[in-house]
Amino acid sequence: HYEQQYLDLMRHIWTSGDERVDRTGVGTRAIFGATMRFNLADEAIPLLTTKRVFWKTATREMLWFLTGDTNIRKLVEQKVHIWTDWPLDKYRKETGEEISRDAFEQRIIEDDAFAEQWGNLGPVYGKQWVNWPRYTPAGEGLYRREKNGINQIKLLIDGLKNNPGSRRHIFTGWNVAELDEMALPPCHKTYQFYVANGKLSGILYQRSCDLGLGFAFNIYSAALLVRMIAQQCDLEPGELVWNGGDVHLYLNHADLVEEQLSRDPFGAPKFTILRKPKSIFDYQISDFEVRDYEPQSHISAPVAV
Ligand code: UFP
Repeated sequence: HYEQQYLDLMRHIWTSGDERVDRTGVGTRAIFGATMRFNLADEAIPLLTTKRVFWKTATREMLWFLTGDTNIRKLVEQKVHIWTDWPLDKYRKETGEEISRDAFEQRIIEDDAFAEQWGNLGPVYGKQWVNWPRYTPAGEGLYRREKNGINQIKLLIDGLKNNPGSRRHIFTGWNVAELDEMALPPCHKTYQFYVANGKLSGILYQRSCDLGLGFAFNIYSAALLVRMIAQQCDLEPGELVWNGGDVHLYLNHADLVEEQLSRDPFGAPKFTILRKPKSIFDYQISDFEVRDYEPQSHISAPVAV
C-alpha cells in the first residue's frame, strides 16, 4: 500500500530520530533527508487512509495560492482555518488582547480595515508563485520594482507545453530577499517537473516537515498540483516524488503517533477532475471529486506555531 512508506518513516523517526530543540520550543524527533514515491496513474491520489484528511480544505488552500492572495480573509470566508494561528498569535502579542480564534476570524471577515491590517501573511507562497518581484534598471545604478511581477506558474506551463524535455521546469517560493517579511518561510519550497512518455511527474522538495500533521496536506496538495498541470498540458499524471529535508515528529504528538501506527492502511481512493478549465488559474472547488475514500477517523493533535 502506498501509505506504508509513510507509516514506516513515522515509526523510524519516533523510535530512532534525533531529539532536537526546535524553534517552537516544543521539541522534536527528526531525521535529515527522506524520500517517498507515489504513483498517480489511474486516478490514484496519495490521501492517507489511517486518518481522515480534509482534502477540500487543502484544495481550497491550493486554489487560493494560485490567485496570488496572501491575506487569510478569503480562506476564513470559506471556513479554512489553517493559516489563522500565525496572524492571531501576532495580534495577541502586539495588542495584549486575549481574543478567541472565532472572534478574530469574525473580525477578519466583517471589518475591511482589520483584515487589511491583521490578516496579511506577508509575501508567502501565492505572491512568489504568480507575482515574484521583477526589477528593471531605472538609471544611475537604481532599479524600479515593476507593478507586475513574474508569474512562475504561467511560465512553467508554457515551458512544459513548448519544451517538455527541458530540465528547468522549476518554481519556488523561496525568495531569499523577502523571507523576513513572511509569516512562515515556505515549507514546500521547490517544485520540479519532468515529462516522459506522455506523462508528467513532479518532485516536491519540502525543507521542513511536520510528519504528524503537515505531511498529509502537503502530499495531497502536491498531487493535486501535478494533476491540474498535467491536465492543462494534455499529459497523463506520472509519479510524485517527495523529498523531505528536516522531517520531524513533535514530542507532544505521542498520542497521534501511537494511534496512527496501530492502524493499517486500507483502500485506494480515486481522484477525478470533472472539467478542463481554460487555464491553471480557473479551477474551482466543484471541479474536483474524490471517490472510494473511506479513511479511519480524524486524529487531532496540537499545531506548533
Ligand atoms: N509545516 C509543514 N508543512 C507546511 C507548513 C508547515 O509540515 O506546509 F506550512 C510545519 C513544518 C514545521 C513548521 O514543523 O510547520 C514550520 O516551522 P519552521 O519554519 O521552523 O520549519
